[in-house]
Amino acid sequence: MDHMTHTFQIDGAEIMARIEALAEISETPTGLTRRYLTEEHRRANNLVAGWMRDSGMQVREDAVGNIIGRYEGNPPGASAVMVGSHLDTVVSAGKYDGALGVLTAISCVQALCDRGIRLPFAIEVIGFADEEGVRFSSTFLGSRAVAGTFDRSILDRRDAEGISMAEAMHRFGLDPELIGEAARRRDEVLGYLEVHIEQGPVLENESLPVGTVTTITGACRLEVIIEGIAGHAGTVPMSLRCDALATAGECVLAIEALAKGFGQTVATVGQLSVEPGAINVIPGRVRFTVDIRAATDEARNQMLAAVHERVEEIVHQRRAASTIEVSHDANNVACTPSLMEAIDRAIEANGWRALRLPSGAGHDGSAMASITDIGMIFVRCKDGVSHNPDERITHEDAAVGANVLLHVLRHFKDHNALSHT
Ligand code: HGY
Ligand code: MN
Ligand code: MN
Repeated sequence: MDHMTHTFQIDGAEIMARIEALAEISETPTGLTRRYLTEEHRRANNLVAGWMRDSGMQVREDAVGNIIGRYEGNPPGASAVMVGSHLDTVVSAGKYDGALGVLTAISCVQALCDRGIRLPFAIEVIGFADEEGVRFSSTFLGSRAVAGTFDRSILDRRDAEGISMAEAMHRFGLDPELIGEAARRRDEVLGYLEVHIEQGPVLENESLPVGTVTTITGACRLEVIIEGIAGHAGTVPMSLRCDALATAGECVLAIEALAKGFGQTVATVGQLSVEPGAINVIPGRVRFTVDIRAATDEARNQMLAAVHERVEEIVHQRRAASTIEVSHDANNVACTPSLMEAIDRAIEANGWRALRLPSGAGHDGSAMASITDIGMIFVRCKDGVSHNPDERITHEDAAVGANVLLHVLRHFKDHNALSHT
């Protein structure tokens, strides 16, 4: 019987229950923080692997720590549509960023498996190991390894405890020398789909539960070191100081002003640390990060140049010194038109107006785009809040996201690639 004759819906309850269970796995006793290659990453992979197996998937962990469940198609061994998102989180995160995409994909496979439905291609559900880049200040580590674009120099990056990524991989049970084995060939993958919370207010303002993503923003991340002169807080006159924190503070406000002046550009100083950090010592050294995004790659590069120039000007005026390192740089990436069309049709088939919108957040799809077509389905989130414990979605909207994904999968037509199967 043609699998299309089945009509059924996913109700979202199981997705929401699993969101809660996954959110229990945190490095902190309160709130949610789950970084790459931690014990909590291991526990999350194990929990998700169990749900994948219960949904009829063969499960494996790849060479960089992604967890992957494969639901065979008919015929077995066919190329796969990859569906998923990331399992790592930011610090003090919301429960839905990343997790929603992985758990929605598992529920779609479960719905097919429960009915004995096999599609003319395989489905591979993937929980990427590190999208946020919190631990080693570089993002998309899992998806870049899958795309074969992993930058091995990141293996030397150290976390806040001074542990290198390579060492952390060994402790996790992975061999950095084998990272290349995570890479997939273009002909193995028919496309990549991701369900993700919008992390913005547009769908809520439009009273829509879901939307079709048009582009995924790029980002440039900087690590700035300001070197001043540590000194006695009581004996050094203000006119003779070279205060690294006051210098950094002027830079932070200047970066904010530059972004406001550029328009359609955002800049964020998310991390700042002060040394030696004593109440009665003039700060001698400050490290801070900058995250720069813009509507176009050109605007982002212009903002980057302006930040460099302004920071160096302030540092020079204050007789300090500085270094600026680019820790991450990715261009804006467009989603594949045929997949956007398929998502639009799926949204309409579920009774909603198809709205297209860009993503101001980065996503693994921008790494996967180097080996395959990409499509993203956004799900409304309350007040557009994200990267915050107050991140919320409704059970009903989770269900709409799942049924839209299911429709895209069941109607997936990859004209040129399906011929590989
Ligand atoms: O930073 C981002 O845009 C994403 O949440 N990693
Ligand atoms: Mn995020
Ligand atoms: Mn995310």
